[in-house]
Amino acid sequence: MTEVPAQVLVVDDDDAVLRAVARSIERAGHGVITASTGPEALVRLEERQFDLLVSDINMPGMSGLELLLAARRHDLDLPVVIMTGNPDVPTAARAVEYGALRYLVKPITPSLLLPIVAYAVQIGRMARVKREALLMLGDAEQFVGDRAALETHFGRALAGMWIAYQPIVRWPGLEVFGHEALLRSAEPTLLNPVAVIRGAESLGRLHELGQAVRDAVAGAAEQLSTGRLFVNLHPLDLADPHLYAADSPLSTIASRVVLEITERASLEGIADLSACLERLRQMGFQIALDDLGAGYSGLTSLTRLEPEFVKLDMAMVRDVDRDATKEKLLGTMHRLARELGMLVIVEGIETIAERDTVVGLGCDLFQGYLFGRPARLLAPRPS
Ligand code: G
Ligand code: MN
Repeated sequence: MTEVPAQVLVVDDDDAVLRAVARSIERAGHGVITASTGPEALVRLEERQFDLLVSDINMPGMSGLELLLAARRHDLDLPVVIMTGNPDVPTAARAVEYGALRYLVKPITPSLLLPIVAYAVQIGRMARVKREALLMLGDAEQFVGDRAALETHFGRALAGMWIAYQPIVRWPGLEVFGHEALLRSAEPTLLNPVAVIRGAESLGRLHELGQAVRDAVAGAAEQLSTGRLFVNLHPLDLADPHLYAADSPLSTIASRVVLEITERASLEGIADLSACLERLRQMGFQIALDDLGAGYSGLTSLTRLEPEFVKLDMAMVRDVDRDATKEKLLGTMHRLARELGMLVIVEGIETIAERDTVVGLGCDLFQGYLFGRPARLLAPRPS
């Protein structure tokens, strides 16, 4: 899967395991450096940049988890795979919580190890490109709210909200691949949808808002008979039973629905994320990672969501035809995501020049003003 050989640091106090793991990674064409203890590994990490750390968990002196934490202080994007001889659920959970990508139980056979090595290296590279993008693009937007009046204003916004639909098209025929549902507000003090969401957050009324949006989208599904429906989901919506209820209106059309989760929001502290995602997928939903390149959430958003779709943020696209660095970043992110088996939607295309540049990079799913603005659905004809 990866074309450029990776540099992998393997750490185990058991010499036989250390050598066997190192050998199978080397046979896959990667460079390997070994260390027998945590402190030795830290010295190696100081010396150079690695694409992957594979470490045993039970080692005298410094455990694999301690090493993971220390390694993260050097390099936020370093993927870590943990190995163990005696699996137990709490340690596995802790390893994942600390940011380990995978938890492997010995014996570590090449067929177990090598796909994970390839995946981890790819994810790590993606994370580095994302960080470059963020450094280049920055991120702003702060909510300044009047807490006292918010309750009233939010109530009015919720009552008057409506949904705009924007087409997502496939190049070159411009067939409609789907539509993204976008919250719109008619409340003058909370006109921007971001302000409505922040208001809901600070009032603890996010679930109410999410339900209203999902019900409205389900109500419009018949009119939007072509393609998929992309619906934005706040990470905290994952804790709302309404999302999983079989009789919720959106559940009945789940196989048409892609739930977008933005990488601007943190997934830290979302309880049972994998179980939530599994349930949603069982119901027929697919997942998109939204705004990729706009927020920095480390490796977690990609690795924990394992999305079917990624949506490249419009900040990556703006003037991509006039900015060689952006073009390179976008091209790399597109390629890496495709190699990870994800479909890529490029957002916010406004000009023909931007479109032609991303077409040149191999992208083929587009959303943006050039192809269609978000618009209100016409009221259905009375029957
Ligand atoms: O974060 P998310 O990708 O869900 O938000 C999409 C937002 O981007 C919507 O508010 C939509 O109106 C806006 N949008 C969609 N296409 C374009 C575009 O081509 N240019 C700009 N500036 N905004 C766009
Ligand atoms: Mn979105």
